[in-house]
Amino acid sequence: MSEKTIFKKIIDREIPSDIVYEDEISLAFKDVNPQAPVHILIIPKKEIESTNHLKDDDTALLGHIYTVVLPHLVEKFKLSDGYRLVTNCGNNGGQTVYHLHFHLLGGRFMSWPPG
Ligand code: DGP
Repeated sequence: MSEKTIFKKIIDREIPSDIVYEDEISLAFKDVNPQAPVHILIIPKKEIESTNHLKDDDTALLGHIYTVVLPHLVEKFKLSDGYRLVTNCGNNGGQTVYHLHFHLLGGRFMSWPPG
C-alpha cells in the first residue's frame, strides 16, 4: 500500500491542523504556509490525487465543495469582497501534495497573472 499523503494524515488526525470546517465529505483547514491573510485548504475526504484523477461519480463531491463548503467559509472569514480559489494540478501546476485540494485565498487584493 502506498504511503498516506500529509492531507490523509490530517483527515485521520495523525498530525495536527487548524480545522475550520468539517462534514462527512470534506475538510477545510488553514494552510501551514499562508500566502494571504486568509489561506485555507479545502479537501475532499475521498482520496483523489488531483483534478486529473476526477471521475464521473465525483461530480456531487465537487458541487458540494463549491455550493456548501465555499459559501460557508466565505461567510465565516468575511470574504464577500472577493477571494481566489486555486487548484494546482501536477508538476507544471506546482502541486506538491497529491491529494486534491483547493486553496482559498483572501483578505488582500490578488494580482494577476500568478507566478
Ligand atoms: P500545493 O502546492 O498546491 O500542492 O499546496 C500544498 C499546500 O499544502 C501548501 O500551500 C502548503 C500546505 N501544506 C503542506 N503540508 C502541510 C501541513 O502539514 N499542514 C498544513 N496545514 N498545510 C500543509
